[in-house]
Amino acid sequence: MTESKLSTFDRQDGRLVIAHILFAFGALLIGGIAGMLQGMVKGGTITLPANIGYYELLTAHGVLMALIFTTYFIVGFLYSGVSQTLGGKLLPLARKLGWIGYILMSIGTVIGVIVILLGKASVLYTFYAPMKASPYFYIALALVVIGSWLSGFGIFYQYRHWRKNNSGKLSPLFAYMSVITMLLWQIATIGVALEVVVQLIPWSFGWVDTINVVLSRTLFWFFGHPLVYFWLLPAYICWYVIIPKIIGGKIFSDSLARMSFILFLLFSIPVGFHHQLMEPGISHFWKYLQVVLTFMVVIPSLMTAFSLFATFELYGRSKGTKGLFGWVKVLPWKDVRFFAPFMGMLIFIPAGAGGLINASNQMNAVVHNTLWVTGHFHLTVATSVALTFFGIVYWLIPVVTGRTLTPKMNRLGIIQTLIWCVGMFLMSGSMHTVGLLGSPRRTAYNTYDDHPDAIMWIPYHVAMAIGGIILFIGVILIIYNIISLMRAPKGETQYPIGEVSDASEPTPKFLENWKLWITIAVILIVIAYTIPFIDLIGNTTPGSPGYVTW
Ligand code: HAS
Ligand code: HEM
Ligand code: CU
Repeated sequence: MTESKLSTFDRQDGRLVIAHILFAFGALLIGGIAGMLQGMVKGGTITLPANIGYYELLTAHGVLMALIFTTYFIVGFLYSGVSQTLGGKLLPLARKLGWIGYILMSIGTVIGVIVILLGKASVLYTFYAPMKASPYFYIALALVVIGSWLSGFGIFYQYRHWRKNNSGKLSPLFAYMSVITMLLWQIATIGVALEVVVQLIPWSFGWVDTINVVLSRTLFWFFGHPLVYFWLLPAYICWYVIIPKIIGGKIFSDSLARMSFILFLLFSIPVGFHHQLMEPGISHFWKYLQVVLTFMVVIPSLMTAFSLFATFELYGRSKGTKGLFGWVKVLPWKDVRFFAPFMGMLIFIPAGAGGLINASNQMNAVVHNTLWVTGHFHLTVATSVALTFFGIVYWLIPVVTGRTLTPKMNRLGIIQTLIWCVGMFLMSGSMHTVGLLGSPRRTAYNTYDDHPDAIMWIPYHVAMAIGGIILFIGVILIIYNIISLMRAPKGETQYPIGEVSDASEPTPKFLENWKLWITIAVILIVIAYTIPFIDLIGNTTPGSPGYVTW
């Protein structure tokens, strides 16, 4: 394949990618409206009309942001890189699976949002039993998951085909990372699929009267924690593979990058108990073991931080900079394709530190179910990941639609990034602080009969509301930027795939030995979960009937 052919993105593949990206940002817009309103309700600045419940909004926000915006963006982004790096074009079957996946996910999303807005499913994005939603809400979620599976199969199919035709060759880094991201997703979703199909759907239809609550929560978090790495890994793909190219540098080490992804595959699933540390029904030993494994899954993030610093420093030295932070001066600060993901990285330092606090058993007792946790994930997923995704669209949309990024849009992109950072500093900063003062998450405005603690929380809640309004301006601006990108001048934009530094050692073959890695992942899951599941299933405590609490 010639160079000029490579730089033109396949038009049919482009349509599949853009369909996913636009759907994702549609979800961000609606989710953003709900987010802003929630912030304003909590700040005591507005009251909702009687027919809209706070939990209805919060469910719409959590589902549209955390499940829909992310999944659509990720599938679109991964398909784009897989098409680009594995042959320059999707195989017909891979593309077909991508489209069928898209249609199933979209039917699921539309049904889900309608059921939520009808007030029949205010069970939040974690849909904990014994709160009971309409069965159609769970069916809608199942459609989204099945759709995403098909998209994953499309990626596996393209990868297998490439390897058959390129035996002995190392697969492209982007494709390798996409396969791990989707493998992680396939294994993780088994937990939530079991919960929805075996427990929630029969119970919400009334075919069975009661539900085993701890078991359902445990199945949820078997999925819920790796879910957060399903969001993170595509951002890491951008940091490892795309950013070096955008700054004009090199990938520090191909093997280190692959190893860190393997560690995510191994350690991100057997750790769900760190969300259940304060729950009865699970013995201390298993919580302890999963906390140890949680600290293991921090290692690949530390490796990533190390590798990014190395990429930046190598680039700086190649430009003649000296000293520990000399490289900071030569980075392309005025290029939004770099600036937005970089702010994501920078914010990931305090965001990750907050995660370590959450995972520490004693400190979890202080922060669990407070707004601190909400602050934690608005830094991780809603800033580090979201800003990276925003940064990607400034080159991805031009690449797949055959257009170019103009200086004006670049400038608007920088402004959008700054607005997001300021809004999030205010919102997440006050969530963290007021969380430490005890203010609970998942609550509407309440002064608890003018209790002094609740009165003390109010100024922070007001700051949160102001941050939320600024963030919503950021949502409007990113939507405006996307519309402008769709109408940008025609031209050719190169897909930015980084090259590995010459100084790096060749990548060992065992990193692509899937049988080995999947086996180890399964063994770790079996060790961490088998006995707890046997205990939970054999538990003789009576199950719970369903409650509609809203
Ligand atoms: Fe978390 C709760 C622990 C990471 C998301 N987390 C949540 C929830 C969400 C979430 C959504 O143990 C709430 C769920 C709910 O609704 O109840 N989290 C962790 C730990 C990590 C972590 C140990 N979380 C994430 C990521 C998320 C995410 C990533 C989304 C994308 N989290 C918890 C725990 C809870 C929790 C408990 C339950 C709390 C409770 O009680 O309910 C770790 O993976 C973090 C590791 C990260 C680092 C940072 C590495 C830094 C890097 C940047 C380098 C920067 C550069 C630039 C190079 C150690 C890679 C530098 C430039 C310069 C100029 C300096
Ligand atoms: C929860 C505001 C963007 C994911 C919340 C809450 C507020 C809020 C105030 C807390 C409600 C409570 O605990 O009572 C906003 C605003 C945003 C924004 C103003 C920007 C306009 C995002 C993004 C994501 C996200 C981009 C993810 C990609 C979540 C999740 C929850 C949440 C998962 C938890 C829902 C729950 O507890 O069930 N948001 N948010 N948010 N937000 Fe956001
Ligand atoms: Cu977790």
